[in-house]
Amino acid sequence: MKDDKTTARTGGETHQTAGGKHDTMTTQVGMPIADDQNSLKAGPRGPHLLEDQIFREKLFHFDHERIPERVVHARGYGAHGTFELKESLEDVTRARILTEVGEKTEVFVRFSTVAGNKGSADLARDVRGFATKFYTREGNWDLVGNNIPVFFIQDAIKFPDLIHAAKQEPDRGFPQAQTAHDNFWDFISLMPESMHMVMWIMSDRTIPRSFRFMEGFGVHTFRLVNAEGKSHFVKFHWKPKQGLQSVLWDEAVKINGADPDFHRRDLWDAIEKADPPQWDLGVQIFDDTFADSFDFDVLDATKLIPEEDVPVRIVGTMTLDRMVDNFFAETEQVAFQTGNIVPGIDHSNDPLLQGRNFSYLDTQLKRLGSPNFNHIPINAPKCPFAHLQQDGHMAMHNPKGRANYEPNSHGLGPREDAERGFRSYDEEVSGTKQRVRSDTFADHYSQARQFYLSQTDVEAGHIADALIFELSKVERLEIRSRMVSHLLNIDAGLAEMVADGLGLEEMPDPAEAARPVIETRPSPKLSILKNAPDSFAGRKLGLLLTDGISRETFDDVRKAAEKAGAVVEIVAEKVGGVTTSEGKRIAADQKLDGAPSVLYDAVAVIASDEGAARLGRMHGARTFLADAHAHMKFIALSPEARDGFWTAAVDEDPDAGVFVLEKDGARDFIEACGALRFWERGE
Ligand code: HDE
Repeated sequence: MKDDKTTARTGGETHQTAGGKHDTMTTQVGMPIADDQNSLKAGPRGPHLLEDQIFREKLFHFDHERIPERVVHARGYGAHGTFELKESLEDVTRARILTEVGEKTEVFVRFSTVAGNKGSADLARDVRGFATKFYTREGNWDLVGNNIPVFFIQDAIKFPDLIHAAKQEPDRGFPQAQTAHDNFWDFISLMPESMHMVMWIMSDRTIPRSFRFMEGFGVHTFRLVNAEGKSHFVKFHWKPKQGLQSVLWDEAVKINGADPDFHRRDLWDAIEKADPPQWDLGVQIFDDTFADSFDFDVLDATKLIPEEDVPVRIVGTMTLDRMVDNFFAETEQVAFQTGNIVPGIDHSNDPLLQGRNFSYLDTQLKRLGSPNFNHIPINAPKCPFAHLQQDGHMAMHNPKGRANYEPNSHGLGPREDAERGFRSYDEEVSGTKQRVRSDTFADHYSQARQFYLSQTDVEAGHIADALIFELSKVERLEIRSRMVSHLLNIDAGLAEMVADGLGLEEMPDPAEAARPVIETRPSPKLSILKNAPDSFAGRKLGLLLTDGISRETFDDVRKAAEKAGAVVEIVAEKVGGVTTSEGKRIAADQKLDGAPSVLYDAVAVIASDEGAARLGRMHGARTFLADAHAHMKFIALSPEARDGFWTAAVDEDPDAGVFVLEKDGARDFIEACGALRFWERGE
């Protein structure tokens, strides 16, 4: 709740200034300002005077508004919420957040893309970051994950190379926010360890419909440690209660033009409209016996543990229900660190995780400019804290009293607590000091193959299309061919499709594999479509209306959609809306040209005879319908739109995914929309 005294109402919105308390504008140090329109000059047309401290302070501060964007994950969007534990993991951990059933812990989540700059578009084909800060009663725990359970590389020392290769090329400064260029595929094709991740990034996982419809993964194997000091391994999962959903590549490209903030807007709208997204937290827990018997090394972040081998146990639920008050203060300044763990959770020796533990602390100093970045409210713990660190830039809390060292005989200051305090797992470690990659990390193709074979035909086709698209943007032929040589180790059929799609003149030999490929059974959990929801809840229906329609037809569709939990957006030629045959006005939310059908999960066109003929003459209306059809969407049409508009836009007959709004048409249409897409159309 905001304090009334510190807020002022402007244009109906609650507004709070940086200082808060006054209506009178002041300088940073509180001096009231008489004129905020004109700088101080020698005469009305004369030069500026250097003594104008009001002007200088304002411009000085403005000039320093930006902080360096994140070197990766620069574009992101955050929201607040809570996590509630439903099942105790007391047998395997002493972490309070995983043992106190029913306790609610505040969280802040930042979703992001990886490669693009801060201003890039949301629908880039890219891995999504899924970073969660749990403000637990035993300190902050940051689970800094992605929406893909594996990673490109095995050792953190290759991370700068990976990111240099993925980002814009250094001489020309483009392309940004895309991997469809020579440097990325050159590097990747020289790194067989990235092949499993390549299958994931070329799948629809990298073009999610929104943050609300993606899974999250901690990626690395972590440890849970119980009160007796016994350790189990754990992998963390986030499962969206809304179900999984992605867009098609052609939609992604068009959404980026129509609404580059598509994912931001989606999260904002869902939370502001009180439809808070939820994710279940799941854990895969296993011990050394399983780890030793597993075909791959559990410390290798390019591998996952199939859910069919170790089921995911759901232990709690996270709800995101509050947007930030200020984007910069919260989403931009939030500083995640894999090093932030709590008693009962510990790191494993995954060489990627070990490297991250160094990098995140280091990067925060660069971005936020002071070792006191944890004094910023979004980063500060919400539990009591006490230490003797002091001073530094922007220090907000300094120790009080005489003793700022420990031990001291003043009897002042905090002391360690052997019982409550964090203890690393007593792992025995020995070894020769060397730069070496473990032999157990050497299989690079088996899980890539397993992922590919676990997809539906539609999804497998998308992977081939994505590879063809990306490699077609690569100029050097040997890179295309080198990639195909890896695909031959994953699936011969895929390699052939890609080679054919690229028009490769000669099929290369398969890349040399350090280990023979192991045939593992497909894992249906790796597919989006095999795990798709059967509900239209939380989705968006685009309703294209014309003048002269019947109010009843419109009401039927709108009510059926809203009953199913969907959001309806009205699109019309003019944003002012349309007039029904009964002479009633229906206001539109969007003007047709600004709202192509790619912004919607399903569309309906309700037109009068005259309106249908008019739509048929409008390019925007024809592409609205033609695209919805090409993108396998469910479509509903008023009889007039079917008779007078359909053929102007689509050169195929309406199929079983197209509904006519007669009798129970609206109900049947919305029920069908639960399947999200009419894939049969593409067969
Ligand atoms: Fe990150 N990563 N990363 N990363 N990462 C950063 O930290 C890094 C890796 C991830 O919303 C940076 O605060 C290294 C894997 C997310 O603020 C930086 C390595 C995974 C975010 C950094 C990795 C991630 C980051 C840049 C190789 C998934 C955004 C800004 C060992 C498990 C967090 C920052 C946010 C951000 C380093 C690999 C996820 C430079 C060295 C694997 C979600 O510290």
